[in-house]
Amino acid sequence: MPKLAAQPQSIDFDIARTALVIIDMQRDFLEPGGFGESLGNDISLLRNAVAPCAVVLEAARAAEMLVIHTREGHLPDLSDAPPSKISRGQPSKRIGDIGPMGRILIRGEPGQDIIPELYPLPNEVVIDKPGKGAFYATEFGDVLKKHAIETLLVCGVTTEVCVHTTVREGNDRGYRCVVLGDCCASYFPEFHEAGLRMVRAQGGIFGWVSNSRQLLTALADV
Ligand code: C5J
Repeated sequence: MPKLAAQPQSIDFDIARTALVIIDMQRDFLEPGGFGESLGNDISLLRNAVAPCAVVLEAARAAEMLVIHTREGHLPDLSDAPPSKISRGQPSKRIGDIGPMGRILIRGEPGQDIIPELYPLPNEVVIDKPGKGAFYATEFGDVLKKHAIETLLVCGVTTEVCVHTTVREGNDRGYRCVVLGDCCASYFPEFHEAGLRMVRAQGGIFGWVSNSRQLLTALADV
């Protein structure tokens, strides 16, 4: 069984019971004119995670690991979007408004899709989620159970929002959640660092933190 170097301690994982989970690497968060930019964020900060994610995605595919992509987004009639989420803040465009990549954060629009660099293969699972966490109001938990998954290798954006929410949800459900730190990013570098520290503090209160290089090393030993 491969051993992944991680903090606060290394962790063994069974490839057949492990899923690579790539959270919300969507055009709406990473490209100009999307949801992330409408909130006033510097979207260039999220690009740091793209190359490491591409490397681990390729390695997971080669190892025949289960790969799951998530996309935050809402139904076109906004029936799954709480008014409190739509009306919050002072964005230049709100969820459902029309932008250069179609309606902001709406399922089926170009902006809601995954960036080309990490585009899912036809056999990979794509979970559309209305919330920040991948478990809430989705089939994610059922997919994990169907594949007898025990360990989640978690990548994506943003570290302190959707990655953290998913890891907290997963941890409470008994999954061993390993955050691959360099495969995650935030519009706030200090939140990214603090988010990783929170996961691994107190003996790994929510899980483990590792990185793309350490995962590649672990998979090379198989
Ligand atoms: C946010 C996410 N930040 N994917 N979504 O609204 O982290």
